[in-house]
Order: sequence, then structure tokens, then C-alpha cells
Amino acid sequence: MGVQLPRRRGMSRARLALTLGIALGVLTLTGCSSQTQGEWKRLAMPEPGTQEGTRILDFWVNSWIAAMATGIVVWALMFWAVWRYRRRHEDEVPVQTRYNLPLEIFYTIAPVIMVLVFFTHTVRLQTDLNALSDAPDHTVEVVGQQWSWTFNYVDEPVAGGKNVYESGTGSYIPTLVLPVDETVRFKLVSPDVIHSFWITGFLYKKDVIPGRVNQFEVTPNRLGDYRGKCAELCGAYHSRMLFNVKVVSRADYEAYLQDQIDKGFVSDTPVTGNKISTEQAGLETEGGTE
Ligand SMILES: [Cu+2]
Repeated sequence: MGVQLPRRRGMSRARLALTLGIALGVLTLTGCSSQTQGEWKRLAMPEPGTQEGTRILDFWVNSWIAAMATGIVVWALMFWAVWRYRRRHEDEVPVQTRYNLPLEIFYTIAPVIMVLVFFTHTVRLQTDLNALSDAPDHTVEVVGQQWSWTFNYVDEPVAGGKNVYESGTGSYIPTLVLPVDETVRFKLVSPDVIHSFWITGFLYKKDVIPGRVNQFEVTPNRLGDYRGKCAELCGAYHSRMLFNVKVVSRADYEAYLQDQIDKGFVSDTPVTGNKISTEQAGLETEGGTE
């Protein structure tokens, strides 16, 4: 008779192998397309479309690396302690350690240092992102209203100092057009409630608050189409507050403005405060179709 193998241990090993196999399969299957691979590399962030977005992405990825490194050390120590000091016999109580001053000082100070490092980097980046230049290449006044967006190209006056604009409604999704490699300042205003101006591919958003003008600047550096949305629950049709963003060449940008002028999207002053009624927006008033 040979040695009898412990049955239970064999079973749990098989289960472990199966779990690992499934996990590996999921990883391999989901990691096929180059787009998905890029998302893995960026830790779920979209590909940044601005100079600022690149810095935000770096900060995001590096923060995760630092957090994971900390996590791995902590998990390793935890599992080591659990295994090393496990109870080996029914009636045995492991050594109980308490009031270990050096240890307590260490695990108080170490997290404080980590928080300080994260905080310093956050503040530094935030300060840079909120800094306004003396003379941005363009200024767009963004009006967030229930429930769409208006974009006023305030520094591109037509003859007579008029203002070119694009205005959306709950059923018409407006498009914001920006020239590549030129700095644009957004001035955010709201005639009604708090909204949040968010272009996902720019990796940055800012609240649009009635009674004040929030501002920030970006330099788009990648041609392409981006999506924008309101990131602050602002009422029944909040989900309709979508917009498109096109980053185009200088020539296409000028052509776009001319096209808006030709279509008559020109006003004496920036289009603002024009709260769109539910009927104008083409929405149901009661028992909405949302
Ligand atoms: Cu909103």
C-alpha cells in the first residue's frame, strides 16, 4: 500500500488551478484589440487630447503605481504574519503583541508621509491646471443651461463686433470646434443651476456655477472627435446634456466659423441666459420619454 494522499488538499489545488485558468483566459480574451491594450496601459483612462491631459494621465498612472507598490508591501506583510503566526494546535494561543511603541510610531508616520506626498503632487498639478495665461489664443464662453450647451466664440468677432455661437437643445446635440495646438480659455457660465463641463478625452472637468465665472485653459494637441457631457446631476433631462468636440486644423476652424456666420449663428452679445423651455427643447413635459 502506498502513502495515502490527503484528498482535500488535492481538491483545493485543482480548484486553484481552475480559478487561475479562468482569470488568465479572461485577461487574454479581453486584451485582444490594440484599443483595449491602450486602455490597460492608461488604467482605463481615454487617450488624452490636450497637453494638460497628458500630465493628468501621468499623474493618474503614477498614483496607481505608488498605491499598488504600497499595497503589495502591506499585503505581503499581512499574509506573511497570518501564515507565520497561525495557530498550529487546537489549544495554542499565538503570541499576543501590543503596546509596541516603535511599531505604532512607524505605522502612524508612514501613512502621514504617503498622504503628504500625494497631497503635494495633487496641489502642484491642480495649481498648474488652474493657471490662466495672459493672452490665450482663443476664448470660448460656455453656457450650461437646462438642458444643453451654448458655445460663444467671443474673441472671433465678425464685422461689427458680433459674436459667433452654436447652441444646443435637449434634442439637438451641439458641437464645439477647436483649433489644434492653440490655447483656448473656457469661461463657464450658467443661467440656472450647477452643471459640470466635461470633455472626457481632455481628462478634466469643471463646475458651471450660476453667479460666477469659472475658467480654465487647455491646448488641444491631437486632431479628432471627442465627447462632452454634463457631469453634475442638474435636473430631469440632465442625461440630454451631451455635446461633441472636434479638434481641427486652423484652416478647418476658420471654415467652421465662416459656416456658422453664413448660417446666421451670429449675435450682438454672447448668447447667455436663454433658458430653453421644455417645449423648445422638444421634450415631453409630463411622463417624459426619458
Ligand atoms: Cu447639466
